[in-house]
Amino acid sequence: MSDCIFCKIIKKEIPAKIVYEDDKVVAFEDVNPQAPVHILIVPIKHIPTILDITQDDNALIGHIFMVANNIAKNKGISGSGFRTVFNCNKDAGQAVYHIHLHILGGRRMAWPPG
Ligand code: DGP
Repeated sequence: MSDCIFCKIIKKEIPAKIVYEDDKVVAFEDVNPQAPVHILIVPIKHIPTILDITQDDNALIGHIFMVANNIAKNKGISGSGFRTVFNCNKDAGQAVYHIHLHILGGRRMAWPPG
């Protein structure tokens, strides 16, 4: 989508600190990190919210979690622990309407989340 900031990052029209990419996803550092490690995994396919995921996306969503698994190991946060989050719509604070999995780690997390 032409006015989507994450589509622009995927197309390299605006810069981001990319840590991983393949033919299905791009992962980059969050511009406003909430933890020492804060990475977003974004599918190349523009899907506005997780409510827009369909059966056709099953493999893609599984792939996103495999990439999260590998990034957590590569960033050294797999043993200490980390959090994965998909925010959906207003009450969850979704700000960018192109789904993205947050990977947060490198500090102790509170529960319940704020
Ligand atoms: P969410 O609230 O789940 O929609 O999170 C959106 C995240 O995206 C937020 O943590 C900040 C991040 N973000 C927004 N714009 C940019 C950008 O232009 N570059 C990068 N790297 N991150 C961005």
